[in-house]
Amino acid sequence: TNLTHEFLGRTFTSPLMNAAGVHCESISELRELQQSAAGTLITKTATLQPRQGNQSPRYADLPFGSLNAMGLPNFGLDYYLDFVSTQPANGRQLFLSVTGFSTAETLELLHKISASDFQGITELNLSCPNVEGHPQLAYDFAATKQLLQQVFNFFDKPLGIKLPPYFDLAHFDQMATIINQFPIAYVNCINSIGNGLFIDPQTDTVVTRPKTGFGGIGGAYVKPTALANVWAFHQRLESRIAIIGTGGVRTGRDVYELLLCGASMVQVGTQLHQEGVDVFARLETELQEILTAKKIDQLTDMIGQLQTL
Ligand code: RRO
Repeated sequence: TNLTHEFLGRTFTSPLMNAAGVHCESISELRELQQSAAGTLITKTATLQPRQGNQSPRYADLPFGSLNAMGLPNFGLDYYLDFVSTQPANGRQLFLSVTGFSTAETLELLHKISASDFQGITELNLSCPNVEGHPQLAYDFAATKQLLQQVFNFFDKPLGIKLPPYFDLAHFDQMATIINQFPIAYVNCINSIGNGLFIDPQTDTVVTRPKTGFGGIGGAYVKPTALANVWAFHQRLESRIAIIGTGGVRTGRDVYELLLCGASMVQVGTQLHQEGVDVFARLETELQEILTAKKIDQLTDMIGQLQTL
């Protein structure tokens, strides 16, 4: 089976890519992604100014995933905007992730992207869990709607939003109602499950320094939540709005399941961190084996085709 696939009117050789934040902070990491079997890449969420992020240790591998309290370390918008804009076709196939600490900062970031030559896809991160004093915006429905109103007053390049996980069907209803009111290109479900805690059984201590040990949970722990969020939004969003599925991918089977729930691209975070960029070739082989066994010719034939009882 050929994994070549359309997303937002662009053709990708694979639906797989990195999750923002993993293996995408420096140019050398981004180059490694470009040379891998990934279909495309997304850059580390950028703020207007470069940031060092939180104190170390700020990442831990756990028995079933990861915990991070990175705190948005990044080289600033100009660094990533320069990288994507100097790729072929002004980065038309690439994703640029951004977030502001205020409405004004978010609008300034997006104005800069608007004015640039960048022809790719912008992802607005509304769900960073790790900066003290800055709540995950997309848990505040009114604030999210207000921000999107201001964004779409001027921004007309393709824009997706990165959402935190929701856990209540009423919240899916409320957020989908807001999203359907805007020319949003896609939603990306999910960011890490915010503010989990892990205790080291050897030392009886937390495993990361910032925020007394709280951090975003990724990896196998979050897969059922990721599947549920993709499936919930697939049922509620207008069909013009695509979905990227992110959370707990370790095998081709995990990719297949996110596609079944309605994702048309799939991102890999914790497993990419643990395995390196070779993960993409492995996942593609595993996915192809599943599709061949099931006699599925193209991805579009199975996306969102999860059966209910
Ligand atoms: O940098 C981080 O701490 C971070 C971000 Br911006 C995010 O969106 N999700 C996450 O798990 N960590």
